[in-house]
Amino acid sequence: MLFLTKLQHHGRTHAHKTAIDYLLPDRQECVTYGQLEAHVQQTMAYLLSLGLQRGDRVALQLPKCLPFVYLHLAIMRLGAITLPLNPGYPHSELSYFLADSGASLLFVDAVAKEKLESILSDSPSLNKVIYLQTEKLDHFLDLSANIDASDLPSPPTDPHRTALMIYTSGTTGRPKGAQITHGNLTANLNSLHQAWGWQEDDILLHVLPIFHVHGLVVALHGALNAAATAVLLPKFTPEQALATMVQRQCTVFMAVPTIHKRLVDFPDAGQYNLCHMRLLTSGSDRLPDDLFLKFQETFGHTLLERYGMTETGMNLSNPLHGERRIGSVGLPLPGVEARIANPITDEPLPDGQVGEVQIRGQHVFKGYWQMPNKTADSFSEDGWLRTGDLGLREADGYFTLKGRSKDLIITGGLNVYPPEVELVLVEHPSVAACAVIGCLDDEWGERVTAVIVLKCGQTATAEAIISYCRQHLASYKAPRKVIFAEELPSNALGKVQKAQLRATLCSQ
Ligand code: MCA
Repeated sequence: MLFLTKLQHHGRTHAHKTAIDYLLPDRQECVTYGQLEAHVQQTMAYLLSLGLQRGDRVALQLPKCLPFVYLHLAIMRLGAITLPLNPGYPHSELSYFLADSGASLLFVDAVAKEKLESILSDSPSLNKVIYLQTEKLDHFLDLSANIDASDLPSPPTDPHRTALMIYTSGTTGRPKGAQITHGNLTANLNSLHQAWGWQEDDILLHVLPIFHVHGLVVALHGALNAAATAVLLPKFTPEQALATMVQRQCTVFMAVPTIHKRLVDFPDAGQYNLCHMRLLTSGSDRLPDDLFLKFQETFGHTLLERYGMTETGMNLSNPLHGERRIGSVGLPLPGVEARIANPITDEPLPDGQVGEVQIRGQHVFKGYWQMPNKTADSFSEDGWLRTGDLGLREADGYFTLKGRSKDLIITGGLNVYPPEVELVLVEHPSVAACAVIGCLDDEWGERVTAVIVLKCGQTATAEAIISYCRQHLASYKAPRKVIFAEELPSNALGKVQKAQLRATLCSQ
């Protein structure tokens, strides 16, 4: 049974069970599975009244809020495609996503209204921009209140239909829309349900953003799929997260290493008794060994590290029962095939040898939106997804990641592709050449660092360069540090030697 059909079913079988408990600083909004189903139906009727058709893309550039959840589920239920977008994307990035996806509707926070004046004229396929006062839930539900919801279509039954599109960047070219189907979502949810032992009486503390696979699919869909309860915090703070885990007697928590680091560093963290927690996972970035150990020492829980990507959802995971091996991302999840292969020839490599992690299974995405060549390049001839991550498999089947074959920085669990930042930097009038590297950082994993060569006779301060980048890029992509250099080291082919830059400059 596909995920959305199962969720619709929960609306009847678990009508009075809390699905989502949304905790705002001044109030709490509690939604049962029965109410969730009713709100999703109302939202479907509202979307139909706006002319939404199957296959249409609907962009949601909204903060973490209940209207986002209702819209997302309603869009997918109508056979249309949710395009979740980071609310921090500036106008230029947003315009690209709208134009490339050909989205027909954009839902955006009313506070962004002035910034988006020209977005309709910039985006030819966009029919309508809907500004939501996301804090006023009643206002959103009123939009759809007077519509007859009795004759709405059933959830899609075709597993190959795209449900969700999430943009990922790459080493070359502009970001690509990864198309995730209903079948992909369901396969991965079933796999995680089994591997992580999701139960109806689980209470998930949800602190992640919901515009990525981690927060939206793995965490939120995971809880809803199990008819469990998700306690949603609009924003992560260590104090509120720890207090809520205890108050609500949560059982499951999912986060990125930066969040786990902030938890262990929180004063008196060890005073919180988390004995009711049964599963705390870490992903989206490498979990440092010392953090794994400090977490165990502070909270008496062993983090379960897992490995996934936007194009697949989750692939590998340490076991729920059994050894959670430090430094390892564990074993293939049920229904997932994983191998280590030569990144050039795609030949499988023996255990212990480092190569590219390649993945196969029903959870693997159907391709990049309107980019058949990039899609073809991502797969081996026999259908394995080339992840671009390097790793090895030990003789007992555990996988360990060993770096990336692609030029990528991960900061606070978010991916930053240096070429994207470099393309912005070279447009700066004072910049002659630049290289963007990730320097290791205790809190963020890596810190985006720009090495800049100025044009002859030009001057610019680091602050000016950073603020220029923030005008054109989401702020997490903007360099945190700028280093000025006379020249950039390059090899005989003229390629900048980033490893050398990292070795010489990152400790400064
Ligand atoms: C916020 N800032 C960041 C980041 N987040 N800078 C670098 N990297 C970041 N990740 C900056 C803001 O621009 C701002 O800068 C300042 O930090 C404070 O912003 P604020 O929003 O208050 O930050 P925060 O709330 O402290 O956020 C830190 C965070 C957040 C909680 C770690 O980044 C987060 O939730 N990360 C998780 C991301 C995630 O879910 N990734 C999954 C994608 P200024 O003040 O200077 O303007 S990967 C995925 O889905 C795959 C499938 C997988 O395997 O999981």
